[in-house]
Amino acid sequence: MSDEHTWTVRSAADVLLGAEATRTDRHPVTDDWPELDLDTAYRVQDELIARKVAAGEKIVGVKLGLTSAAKQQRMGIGSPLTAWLTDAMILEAGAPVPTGELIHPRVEPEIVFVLGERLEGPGVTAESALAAVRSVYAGVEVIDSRYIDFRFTLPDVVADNASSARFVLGGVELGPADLDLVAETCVLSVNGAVVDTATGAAVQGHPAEALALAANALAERGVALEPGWIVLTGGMTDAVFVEPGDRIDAEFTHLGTVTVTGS
Ligand code: 0L1
Ligand code: MG
Repeated sequence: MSDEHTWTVRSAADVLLGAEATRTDRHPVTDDWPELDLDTAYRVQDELIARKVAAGEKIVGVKLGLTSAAKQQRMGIGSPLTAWLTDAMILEAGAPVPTGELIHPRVEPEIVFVLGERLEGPGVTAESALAAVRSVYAGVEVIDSRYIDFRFTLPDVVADNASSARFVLGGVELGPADLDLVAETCVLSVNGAVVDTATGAAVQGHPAEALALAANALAERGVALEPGWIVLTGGMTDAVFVEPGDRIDAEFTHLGTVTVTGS
């Protein structure tokens, strides 16, 4: 799209959906549309998801991004964000990451909540957030920014639904009282070599703080978190590339090991 183009929420959603569909990474939207602010970027994100829903996808939850120092430092952005999860992003356990359908996928380990009760801000605390959680899982998110080299500003990545592509949940389901979420440790290995490690404390000090953050931020947009929704609380470590033939293991202390391979 040329610089003379008048950018709108709809045209930005068109461009980002086009990049995803054609597996073509592009320069940040803010290069062409520097006026794109955070509120407008969330409207682009909502428009993009509304199109996916109109095409048959179903919203299954939300994700947080940039909730850990590791992620914030790598991306050069100090603010957490929220984005949407749909059923089309679910990768069944054991299914390979379909690298041929993606641009430049990376994976990152996460602590994942499934809600048992509705959670609506404002005023949600980590304690009230955790009380709404039914189950805790280990997870791995596959991110695939539509921007060249994962380079973006905060409005760019928000508009791009926070680089969402796929996610997989582990096979161990625990209740929130069954483990110490702050101390829960993940060891991340690529092809058998340990590349990173982090505890739940990396996620806003406690993953429930991230959940509360999501509930309160989404309340500002008139959205409540619904029972049964999946919430990815954000990458605990920096993300690693997944190439065809790779095997990545995220080994958690109590939540089991989530293994993904590249197809
Ligand atoms: O979990 C996360 O922190 C995902 C952040 C999404 C932005 C990105 O790293 O591409
Ligand atoms: Mg993530």
